[in-house]
Amino acid sequence: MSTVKKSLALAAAGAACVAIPLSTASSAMADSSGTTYLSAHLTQLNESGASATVTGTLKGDQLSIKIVDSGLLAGAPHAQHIHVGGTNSCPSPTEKGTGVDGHLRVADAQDSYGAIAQSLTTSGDTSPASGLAVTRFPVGTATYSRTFTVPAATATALKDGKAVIVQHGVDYNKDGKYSGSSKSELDPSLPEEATDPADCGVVQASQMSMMPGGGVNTGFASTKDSNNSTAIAGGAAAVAIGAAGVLVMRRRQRTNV
Ligand SMILES: [Cu+2]
Repeated sequence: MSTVKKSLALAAAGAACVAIPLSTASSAMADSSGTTYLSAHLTQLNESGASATVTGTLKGDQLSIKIVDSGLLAGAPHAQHIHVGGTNSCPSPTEKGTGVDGHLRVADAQDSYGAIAQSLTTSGDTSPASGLAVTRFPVGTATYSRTFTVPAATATALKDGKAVIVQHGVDYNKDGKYSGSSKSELDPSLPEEATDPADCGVVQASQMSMMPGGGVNTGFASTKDSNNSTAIAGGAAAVAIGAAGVLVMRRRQRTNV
């Protein structure tokens, strides 16, 4: 009985203690939501002419990812994956492989970027099993956006900067489709062109929301900007714009997670 009272008293005291240090200045810099901000710039392999910009967030096991690409073969599906393993890096853009005319195949690049950890499909399964699910990958040059659950190992790799994103499919002979007598080492029913890597980039991770170079221009519309960027980016944006409106808007932002 008195034990209960005592523990209640202790609990109350504890609650009072944690309530005191609410407004330390340093806490404004940390991301209390535990969000990891992701970005990558994918550059060409196999002289594909393809590139892509990747942005995203990781909250717990929820990955939200957006890929805006260019230069990929129109009208054809492009497999895209998060790869983990190897040296967690992209092959040199000039590296030669075992494919036709010395092109770099997936197998040639495994030492650099490892195996498929997640398939960045448009719907359904995102596991390695969907690595060549050609009906569920974006077609041509596209903007891809999806939120899905990732296994703990993938989340850790993303946070540690050890994840690499690769898009596949290169039209070497410029005939507007995947063709040629050389077959994919991954699926002999597909031409090599369908699976060779087209571009690649290592995912950078940060605990801070990155205000992109053009962030000032999008400042008004971008209410989704993390509140945690306010302390850092807010000052810079205000200086750049010289408008009080930005500050007013940012002050109105709630500290929701
Ligand atoms: Cu891949």
